[in-house]
Amino acid sequence: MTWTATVLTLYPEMFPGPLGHSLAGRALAEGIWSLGARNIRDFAADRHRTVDATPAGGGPGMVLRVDILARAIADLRATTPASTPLLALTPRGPTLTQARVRRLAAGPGVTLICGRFEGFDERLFTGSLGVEPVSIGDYVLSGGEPAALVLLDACVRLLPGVMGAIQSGESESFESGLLEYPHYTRPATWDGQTIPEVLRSGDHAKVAAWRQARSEEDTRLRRPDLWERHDGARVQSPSGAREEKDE
Ligand code: 6GU
Repeated sequence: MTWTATVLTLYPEMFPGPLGHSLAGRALAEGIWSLGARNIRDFAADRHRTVDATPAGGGPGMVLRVDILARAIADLRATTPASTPLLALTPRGPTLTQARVRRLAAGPGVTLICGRFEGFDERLFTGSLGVEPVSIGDYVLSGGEPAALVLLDACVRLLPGVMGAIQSGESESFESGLLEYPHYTRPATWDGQTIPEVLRSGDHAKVAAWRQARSEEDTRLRRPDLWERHDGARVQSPSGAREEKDE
């Protein structure tokens, strides 16, 4: 079955954009996934095709109208499975994780709503539409479209047949809850720096042990937040009281 992404946006021409190239582009051409971008403006009711309005209570910017988005969502429901998650990209949502990406990639696809302006009417999330907010990180974009492209890239690369021979699913960053180990390739010495000797030893067990140690060390130093949640932290943890891992 084709994994189906539908994007509601004011800029449908931004899609597939980078996802039309490389790995995702090949998979798109092969029919492993499909992408439809619908213009939110097509669901406006007036002749100026207005989609936004001033924020209640005043303040800067404009807010996307929930009634117009509801019409767009109703229109899509006719062509997408009822089980398709409906997500709106906003920095007010919980941050996307690899665990969430894995669950999305395992489903029928995703419907993404991209906002511009100040954001969405909160009733998009609190009403009966079943829209969930999602962010891609703690910084602010001018619109949800680049975030939608990020989310889709993360999902598509996990679809069966997309990665092909590249079997990096197990070892790569976040799949284990740790950062991936560092990589090296030729030349053996460059800029006065030589590749760690163990990687040139041919001893696969030693290489594996070195990589595991570097994964743990780099995670501890660079991402103490990840390290805190990882199993490896348990023995070092003085309190033993840790939050449950995602999955
Ligand atoms: Cl999902 N949207 C926007 N506009 N900004 C963001 C974001 C999303 N995630 C982080 N910053």
